[in-house]
Amino acid sequence: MKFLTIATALLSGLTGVVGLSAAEWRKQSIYQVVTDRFARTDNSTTASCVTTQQVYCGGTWRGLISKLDYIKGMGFTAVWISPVVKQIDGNSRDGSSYHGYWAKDIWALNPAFGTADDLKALSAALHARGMYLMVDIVTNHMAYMGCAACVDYGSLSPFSSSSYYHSPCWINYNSQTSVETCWQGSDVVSLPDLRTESAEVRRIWNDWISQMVSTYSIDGLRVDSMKHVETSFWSGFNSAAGVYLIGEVFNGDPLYVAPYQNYMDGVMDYPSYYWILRAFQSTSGSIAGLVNGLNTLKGAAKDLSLYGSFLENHDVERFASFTNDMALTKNAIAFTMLKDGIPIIYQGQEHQYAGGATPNNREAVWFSGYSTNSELYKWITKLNQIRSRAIADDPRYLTYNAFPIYSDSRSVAVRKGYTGSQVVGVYTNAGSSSSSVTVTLSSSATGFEANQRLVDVMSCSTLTADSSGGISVTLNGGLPRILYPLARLSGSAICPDLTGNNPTTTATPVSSSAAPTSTSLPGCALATADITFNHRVTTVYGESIKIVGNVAALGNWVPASGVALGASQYTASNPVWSGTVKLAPGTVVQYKFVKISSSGAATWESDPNRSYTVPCAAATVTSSWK
Ligand SMILES: *[C@@H]1O[C@H](CO)[C@@H](O)[C@H](O)[C@H]1NC(C)=O
Ligand SMILES: *[C@@H]1O[C@H](CO)[C@@H](O)[C@H](O)[C@H]1NC(C)=O
Ligand SMILES: [Ca+2]
Repeated sequence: MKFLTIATALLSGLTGVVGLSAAEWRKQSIYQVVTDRFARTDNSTTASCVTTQQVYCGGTWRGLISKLDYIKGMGFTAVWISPVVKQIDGNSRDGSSYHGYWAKDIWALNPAFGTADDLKALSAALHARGMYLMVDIVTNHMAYMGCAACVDYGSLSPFSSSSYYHSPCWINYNSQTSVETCWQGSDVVSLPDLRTESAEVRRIWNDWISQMVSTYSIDGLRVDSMKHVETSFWSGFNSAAGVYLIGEVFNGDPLYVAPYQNYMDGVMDYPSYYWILRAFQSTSGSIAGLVNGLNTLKGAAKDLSLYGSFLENHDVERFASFTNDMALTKNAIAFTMLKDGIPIIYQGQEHQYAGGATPNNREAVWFSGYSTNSELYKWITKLNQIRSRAIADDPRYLTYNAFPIYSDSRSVAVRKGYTGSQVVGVYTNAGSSSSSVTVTLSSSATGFEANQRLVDVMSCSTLTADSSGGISVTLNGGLPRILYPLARLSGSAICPDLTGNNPTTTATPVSSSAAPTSTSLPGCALATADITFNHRVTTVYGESIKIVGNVAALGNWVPASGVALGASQYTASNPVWSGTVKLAPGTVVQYKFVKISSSGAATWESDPNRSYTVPCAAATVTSSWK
């Protein structure tokens, strides 16, 4: 296997493929996009989309490109998109192919999503931001609108005759042979099951994937219906792809799921998904089930760091369809993102979308207006920040197997990371209307030292371990606490008020002249003016630029709350970061640009502060790094 990987890497080098290996995927954080429902080319935030109709709503790759800064702003480093290949046409009782899982021609792209150039532009736009592209693929079946016995095989390409397919039969889920050789779907839309065991079918798929990866510079693949394909299919396919593959093995049993990692780099963590859901979906959820489950999975899994850790996706009910309690939701999201595996957040989680079972869980994200002020947008951003920080402090964070260090009927504490840069999360399903919950953790459990100063990075409050290293953690309003050593946060953008990175907390008090002054402009009818900042500054992959200043719209000098600029106009010869901020006319704003490293560390421009008086009209301000 190792040898094959090296051989593929060499081959890839020759053919110009720049995919991302499994080892490099470990540290990524993935945002899942259902292409048809994320963003439209016309940037509309009102275009109609009724999920129950199950029809195309107009999302495109171009639309996604224009919203990459919204995704990057949450700290994601990779985007997983719907399958890209050409789909069957038409509408049925089970809807249309807007989701992308009903292939008709694997060598053509889905024109509803865009052209080949658009897809290439998407991967280029991601790479320009230091981000990666994961594409969803289906090798198990094709699709036909009509009954299994009536499939017109000639309409499918390149698998255009019945000889490429297993004879129709419906799956008996008690038999693995049936799971692999019978058909998914129904007589409304049947899913002809390919004879993936045949050398010819395998040759076609292997050819296809190596060309897709190189043509579109794909960095990773999410593999649909993995358990429906015989395991011997995957090693050749994985080698041909030459990038990280993560398989969907839709099953909650760790002993069923774990062995699939012998055949693919990673698998979706469905077992933990069920345990996390059952633990936090209500105030009477099962913490014991979660703790037992995690311990079982840890024993069974080959490499948990390559699992995909999720709370929602396009196939399961959204968390908010079980409860709208914000505290329970915050626990569940934090737990998912800080446990072992690559975090995956499904589009719309950041707005607490509440759709139930498919198709209701595929709401159009444009209705959110892509607001970056929602409570969960900010919560997820913070979680990505602390995870990146822990990885930057000690990359072994990724392969350290998290484990529960404490639990009772409503709380659980989990440690991940070696002593010195360990993250200790304390979670509860007590809910937002609960009175406080206190958990006492010993030094031997947490690894914290006597009198060590810790920060709950979610609330930016400090705690100090006692003289034997123990800590007593109080959870208020049902919110989790995520503890990290204070000393390790200096130089980061996390909780700058505590770590001395915020100019407002330096020894010199803020002079009154530095406070915003407003001189309400006579005759100006505008509440705010759109001020565009075009800032010239060279960055490397992973770095980003923010504007931070003395008004709330510029984050009140807190880098984490500043405005992220976008790099869509950035080129090597003209490295411009750009962003538009709504500011009150007449206000004298003081500001600086801040460079944020991939680990979240903030570098400020040098003094003095910049100053600008907001006019009564939209305006553009250009500047260069100083
Ligand atoms: C959509 O937004 C992008 C950037 O945000 C812009 O480049 C593009 O011109 C807009 N498209 C339309 C049709 O307004
Ligand atoms: C810039 O503004 C911050 C916040 O008001 C202040 O602490 C700092 O002293 C200012 N720097 C200069 C050089 O005026
Ligand atoms: Ca099959």
